[in-house]
Amino acid sequence: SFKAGDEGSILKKFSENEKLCFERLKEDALHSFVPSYYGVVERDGELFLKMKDLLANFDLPNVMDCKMGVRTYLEEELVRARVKPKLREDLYNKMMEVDSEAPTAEEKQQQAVTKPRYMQWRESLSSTNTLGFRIEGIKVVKRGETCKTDFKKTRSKEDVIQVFKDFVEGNKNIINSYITRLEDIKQALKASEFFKKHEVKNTFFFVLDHKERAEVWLIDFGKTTPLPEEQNLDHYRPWEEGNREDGYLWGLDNLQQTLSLLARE
Ligand code: 4IP
Ligand code: ADP
Ligand code: MN
Repeated sequence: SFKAGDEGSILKKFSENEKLCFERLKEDALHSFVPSYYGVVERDGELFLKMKDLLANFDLPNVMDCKMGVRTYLEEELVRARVKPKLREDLYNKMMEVDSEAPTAEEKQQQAVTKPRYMQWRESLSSTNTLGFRIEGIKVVKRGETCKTDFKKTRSKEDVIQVFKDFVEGNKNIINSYITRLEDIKQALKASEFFKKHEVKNTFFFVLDHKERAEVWLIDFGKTTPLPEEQNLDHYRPWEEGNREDGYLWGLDNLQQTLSLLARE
């Protein structure tokens, strides 16, 4: 769903929701931690959001996506699945690929699952439930080869530490840069009006290169949605349906703790 834009920018397939998020983020405390946004553009009759290519100034970067929060789908998706369940064959197939024992007898019968069911299963298999974040994918460039993207079962703190360690190739300077950057992000989140007023589902984008350049960015606001006028989130409280909490700051605490353990190893 991406295209290269001109010099230093990329184009992401348009979504109205993500556009609104980018517009609101322009004036927000978080704005220096999200890719600069350059507006809506059209290419070959299709709409895109134009934004800064975060990798533009890196030399053969390694990248990692960490999905934040204890809940990785929206409350509205849960409601929708209850009112009008949509059976998804594609999600059933993704489930079977990882664990053919995972679907229930009924699900095997219908060869399909609902989206919340799939997402909850992904959460329990990974560290989302236990740590409030999970590693989604990594791209490491080594001798021109790119490798390893399956972290669906990376669950324990020890496993997460090992993945980070491999990702930075044991470089503690990089881990320390990440720790500093995550603390800056946390302060910005706490100051952010946007963060207070949205159910946030997004990703931390970790970047590094062999010159020890290391950054963390917030990306993918496609499923981040505003709350009703009078409602705020604190992003720590346990989720109960209706409170729309996402455990985002709890997950960030755990991510910081995990990297600190690695730094002290
Ligand atoms: C994907 O599952 C990711 O959770 C996607 O989130 C999500 O898209 C997909 O939902 C879901 O199938 P896997 O990672 O297990 O493949 P992300 O965009 O963060 O990668 P949404 O739209 O929820 O962001 P569907 O409904 O697009 O299939
Ligand atoms: P989707 O919702 O379609 O999955 P994302 O916004 O999560 O799209 O982006 C997909 C991937 O593209 C990310 O995992 C990341 O690796 C890369 N990416 C996203 N935004 C940028 C950016 N601004 N600069 C560089 N790479 C990006
Ligand atoms: Mn997305």
